[in-house]
Amino acid sequence: MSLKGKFITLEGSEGAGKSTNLVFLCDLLRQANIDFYETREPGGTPFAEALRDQLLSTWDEPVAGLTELLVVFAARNQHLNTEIRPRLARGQWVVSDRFTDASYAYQGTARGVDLNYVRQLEQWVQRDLQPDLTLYLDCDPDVGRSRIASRELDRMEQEQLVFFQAVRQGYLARAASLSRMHTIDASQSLDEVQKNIALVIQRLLAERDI
Ligand code: Z5A
Repeated sequence: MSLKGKFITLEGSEGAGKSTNLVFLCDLLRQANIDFYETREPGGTPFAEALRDQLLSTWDEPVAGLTELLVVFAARNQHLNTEIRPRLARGQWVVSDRFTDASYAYQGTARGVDLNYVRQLEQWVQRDLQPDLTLYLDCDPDVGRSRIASRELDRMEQEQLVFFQAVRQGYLARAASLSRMHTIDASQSLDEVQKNIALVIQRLLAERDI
């Protein structure tokens, strides 16, 4: 059996239910006696969390998509080297609330940054590291927004609906071309969503036992 841990990521637009289902996913891993580490992007280390704060704060100047892209990859480089790579190397599993698919969807498709720049940074910072499995929680942005309507919105969340429609198209395009990405209809009841997540995770756990 390989010593390398599995790397699982959760993706989706705001309000799709990532935080809620991250708790459910971690419970499944705990029940299966998997040693795992839970983290998030941007963030996951003190320095990367400080970059997250800058990214999500509101500013009296426009922040260019390329600037955002460089910030998320700076945070990612720190996160990968400090936490993700060492843990996977010693066999621990890592579960991250968002990773690079978000950079393709938000900075690439929605902000309009050339996807080749995203690809180049991905190769530079990640080298051959990719998630083993990504759960993409897909729902109409209207549905997601209505679920978080009572929250105070950060700079990204204050974007218009058209921005989140583009984010969704960006994710769907990636999900269509990547076998590691499992699209789950997040507009269903939480119970249905979690049944789907459990099926995908059971398959992953079964592969591990082969
Ligand atoms: N970002 C980026 O631009 N580039 C990058 O490379 C990366 C990130 C990595 C922070 O992400 C921002 O960073 C994000 C993209 C950018 N900005 N935006 N917008 P985040 O993940 O921390 O923030 P978020 O997307 O805004 O997450 P969120 O608002 O916390 O949404 P969520 O985690 O998907 O939702 P939730 O908190 O689990 O659920 C919301 C509510 O809905 C809650 O009351 C639940 O009980 C309810 N819920 C959940 N599922 C259901 C179902 N199925 N039915 C009914 N109700 C439900």
